[in-house]
Amino acid sequence: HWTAEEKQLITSIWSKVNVEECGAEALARLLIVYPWTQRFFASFGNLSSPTAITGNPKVRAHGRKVLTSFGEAVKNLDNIKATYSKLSELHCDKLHVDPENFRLLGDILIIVLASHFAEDFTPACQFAWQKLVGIVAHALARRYH
Ligand code: ZNH
Repeated sequence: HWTAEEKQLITSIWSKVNVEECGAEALARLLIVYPWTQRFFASFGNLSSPTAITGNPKVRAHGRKVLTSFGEAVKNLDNIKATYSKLSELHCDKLHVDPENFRLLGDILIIVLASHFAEDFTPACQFAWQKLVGIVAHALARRYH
């Protein structure tokens, strides 16, 4: 559950997020920093180096898709489980994504937000976002539980 202040900290940062830019950066960082995550994206073509990954249009497009979908959590803070029930089935039953990866992407997203919004991303703001990415990871993994 959320305090009014936490909700405000989340939505004020989110209103400034460029989903295309931050989504692409977050997914690229995931693939570079945790290279074993590349195995889910074998159909995306050249992922052979950090430059290939950041310049890969499929990585950019998928990063945008994922962060756009993350926005559904921001819009439905009190109903995140239900919001991701279908996506949880997709990731667990069809894509077989290890739920640890949802946590890794959440931590990467925190780093991306901190680097883009330096002075606005206060400790209290990080606390609220950290809570949010944890809830999202849990909701996406629900099908495994
Ligand atoms: Zn995911 C897909 C979301 C994480 C992997 N995804 C997807 C989609 C979405 C998402 C929306 C699309 C669907 C359809 O089409 O229907 N994700 C998401 C989110 C998150 C995620 C929100 C968090 C936050 N994922 C993730 C991770 C991984 C993944 C971490 C790994 C590593 N996904 C994936 C894949 C896919 C997806 C593989 C499929 C792709 C293609 O296209 O093929």
